[in-house]
Amino acid sequence: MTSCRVMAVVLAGGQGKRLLPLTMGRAKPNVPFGGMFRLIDFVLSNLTNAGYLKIVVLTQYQSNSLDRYIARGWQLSSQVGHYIAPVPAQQQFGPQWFSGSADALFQNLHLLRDDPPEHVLVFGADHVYRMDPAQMLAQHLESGADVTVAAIRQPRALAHQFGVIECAPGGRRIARFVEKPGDPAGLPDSPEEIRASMGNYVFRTQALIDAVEEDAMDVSSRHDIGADIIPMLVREGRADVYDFARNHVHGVSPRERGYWRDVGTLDAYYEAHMDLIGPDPAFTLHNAHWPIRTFHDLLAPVTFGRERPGRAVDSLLSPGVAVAAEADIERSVLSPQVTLGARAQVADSILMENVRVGRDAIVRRAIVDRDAIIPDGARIGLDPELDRELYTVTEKGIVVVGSEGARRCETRIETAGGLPTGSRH
Ligand code: ADQ
Repeated sequence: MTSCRVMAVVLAGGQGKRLLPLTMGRAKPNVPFGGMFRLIDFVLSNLTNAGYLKIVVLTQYQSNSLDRYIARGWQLSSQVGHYIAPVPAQQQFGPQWFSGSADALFQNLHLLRDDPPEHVLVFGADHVYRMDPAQMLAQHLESGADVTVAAIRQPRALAHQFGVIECAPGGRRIARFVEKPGDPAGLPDSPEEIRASMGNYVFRTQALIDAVEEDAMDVSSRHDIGADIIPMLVREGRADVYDFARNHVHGVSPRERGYWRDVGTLDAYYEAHMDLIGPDPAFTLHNAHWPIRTFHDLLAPVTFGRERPGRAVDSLLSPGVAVAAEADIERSVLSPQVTLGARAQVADSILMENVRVGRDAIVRRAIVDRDAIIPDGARIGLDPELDRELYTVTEKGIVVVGSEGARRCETRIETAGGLPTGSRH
């Protein structure tokens, strides 16, 4: 690792409106992922695995549970404790919260001044990936840029979700950066792709301070890093791109190399879960060389019964899951304490913590939020019209059942003549 003084700032205040209803009661970085994890675990694991232990996490929207998680989990961990500090928005300069990510930095500049680092890693908290940030910092130090922006190729059709980077051919200097353009040109060697910013930056500290201070004075600014700060540094000719495809993390399978997902929409969130499944998954949660850490209370093992035991295929089952007789799980991700009643069938689905699926219930192509109770005999993901009436259904037809949602289903079953017969789980 390089020996210069470095501090990391993790931006964790995003609201994640496009992930509703999953972000109804939690910040986007606090959304569960992969059964056992939360989105913020990925960036914090990447930073701490690389040895960056001085980290501040800027929180804002629904910050309480996120702050608590960081304090109880990441701060108390013997390996990384004491260094990671959540910093909730404090309305430092008047009665308003941060207006954008650049404003969040502006309101926290004192953190950089107290014990000034030479460089600041500013990373988003909403992505699923493995990355060694030290390799990006090494390029940044070598080039002497004011800011280095991590980038990855993405389909041109998704350009409206990203900051789009243009470079001079063969070079690293960013010639143009446009935040979320409508219809940008594709890459010269691949017209249906663009080079997207990953929302991870390394700044020379003084350049960052100067830029956010100048931005704070600009009344026409949105005070957003992607929309305002990076374009400002690009205009000054001091911004470079870092190609994530060159980042190498030990122990990553050939298929996983270059894996990065922005799980900003429900469909992207669902698909990233399906990437965890199968004999050669696109992304593996387990990697002893570069672990993704998370924190939980102690949990009991998974339990299957002895007689007519249930079955689980191509699935991830977290501790505390209980599977009753003849219940069937396929291509699904189950969080801790999920229980399946007798003969319940769950396929191609994500069930969050403490979800209870009643006996004979069927759940297909669904995301079920924590604590939801799916009543005996319920049908989810089988009748698109009914699903639309009761739940959120995504563009790609994934049914999203919020914590409260299953009650509506119960009313429907009762109205339709009661629950199927059979023994209770
Ligand atoms: P978006 O993700 O749309 O695009 P934004 O909503 O600002 O940008 O979120 C970026 C990060 O900052 C997230 O981790 C979010 O949680 C956090 N955040 C947002 N507002 C915040 C606030 N007020 N306080 C603290 N944290 C805040 C960004 C870039 C694009 C890039 C994509 C990649 O702007 O250029 O392509 O990320 O996903």
